[in-house]
Amino acid sequence: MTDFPQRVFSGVQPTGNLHLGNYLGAITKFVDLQKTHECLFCVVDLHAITVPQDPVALKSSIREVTAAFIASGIDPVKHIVFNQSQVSVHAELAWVLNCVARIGWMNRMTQFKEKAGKDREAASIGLYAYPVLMAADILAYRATHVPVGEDQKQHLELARDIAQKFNTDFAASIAANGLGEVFFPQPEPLIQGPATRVMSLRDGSKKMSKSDPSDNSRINLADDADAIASKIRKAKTDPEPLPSELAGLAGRPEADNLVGIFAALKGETKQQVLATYGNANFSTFKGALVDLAVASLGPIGAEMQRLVADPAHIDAILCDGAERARAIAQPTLDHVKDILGFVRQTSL
Ligand code: AQP
Repeated sequence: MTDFPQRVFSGVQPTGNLHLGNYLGAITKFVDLQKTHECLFCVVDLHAITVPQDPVALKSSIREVTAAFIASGIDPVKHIVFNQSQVSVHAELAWVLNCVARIGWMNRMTQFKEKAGKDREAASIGLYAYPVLMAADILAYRATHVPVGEDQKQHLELARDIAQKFNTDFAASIAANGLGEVFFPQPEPLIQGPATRVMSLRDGSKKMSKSDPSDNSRINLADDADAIASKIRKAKTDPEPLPSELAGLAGRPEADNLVGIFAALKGETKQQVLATYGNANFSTFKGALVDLAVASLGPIGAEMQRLVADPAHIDAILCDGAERARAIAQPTLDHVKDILGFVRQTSL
């Protein structure tokens, strides 16, 4: 069996209003993983255009997500930070994988159904094919680990199915080209911790999301202390005090969500939070959460603002990252072309 070097890949869409869910579900994990793994963190702008985007807003959002990565503690020198559209391998490999993925598999993707809404016929083909592009993002680097929030679990499973089908369909050609027994690894999703699915502050049954029309439903990384405090104080709760045991959070989605957010920001388990705040009323708990959220997120928001004020610096980081990403992805695509039987220009 082929042994793949451990490599982390993950992406965030530059679709505006980067929020606490993106931060706790993904970015904080990126920061931890860079201590132990070789990592690539991508601003997935090709994914962003699967729904309508304003070009001016898109450009500033690409820089804002890059700034958020760096302000949160990602090192773009030791690791690779880049935007997807600068590395054309993603789009080229996605086409190949479109021809591997099956329509039956795609029809099961729940995120497409949610995002396309009732008028599916009017959705872009890009939105439908989004999970295949995501598979290409990961497999272009033959990444072994993918830190994501819970909502991306199904897409990761699809990426694994695509990798496996490619390996099986082309097993003979992979071997004939001297590329081992399997060409693509099975990427492992990394979905752990108390905040893998942060919910809306206004409705504990809905995911915190950039596209929620209510700004009070989410804490944006760019929010200042007053906005953070006001949103937490207005967050929906129930009339009961907090339970002292985890079981007491069952059927109380808003309480569960706030406890999960507190736990993730503090680096504790939900049980530890309840050991401190069990039987406290929400006004006491929300006060503590405001202090914690402002102390954790305030410096990140301020650093993001400082970084986005210098777009040339951010663009230089992205350009350097793209060059280093290309150096890994291009040989993968070249091998894929050989495996498929394409004739390609080889160096003389
Ligand atoms: N609410 C969430 N809780 C935990 N993790 C989350 N993520 C997103 N929302 C939550 C994780 O953040 C990473 C980047 O997400 P994305 O921006 O690429 O796409 P998304 O999941 O579509 O984010 P949104 O906010 O829900 O955007 P819209 O509203 O445009 O659909 C991913 O790892 C994701 O799991």
